[in-house]
Amino acid sequence: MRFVTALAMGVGLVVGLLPGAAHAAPKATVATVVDVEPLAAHSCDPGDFCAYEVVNFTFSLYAWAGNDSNWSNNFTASGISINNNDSSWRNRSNPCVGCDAVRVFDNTNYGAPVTVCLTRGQSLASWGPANNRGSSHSWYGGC
Ligand SMILES: [Ca+2]
Ligand SMILES: [Ca+2]
Repeated sequence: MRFVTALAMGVGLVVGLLPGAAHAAPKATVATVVDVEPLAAHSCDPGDFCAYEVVNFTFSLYAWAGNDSNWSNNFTASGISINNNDSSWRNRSNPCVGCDAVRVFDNTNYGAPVTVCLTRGQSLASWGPANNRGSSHSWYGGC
């Protein structure tokens, strides 16, 4: 009985040390579009499009409310440019007719190809073909 109690406490402790784990937990390492809120500790403000340096919305992010034709001058809290360094993405746009889906481009000045596109509310924890390729982004009416 004592062992069982200790085990139960241990489980509780582990869960307590991982806030957000109960409601984030991406289940796959490949292209997984999820509509749940990822880790609150790495929040992306409402209205913004956010690109993260690491998969699963971990480590530093860069957030934009509008378009950006060149990511080279956008540095995250860790001090590096997000240009060609994006590994997970969130679209927290407010409802906007014709402008709440975001497309990320491989090249600056919205130059093709599109590496990833997210409609409003979508998050992408990882996506190999788009990994570390984003160089600009803009808002559209759909993907
Ligand atoms: Ca820029
Ligand atoms: Ca690129």
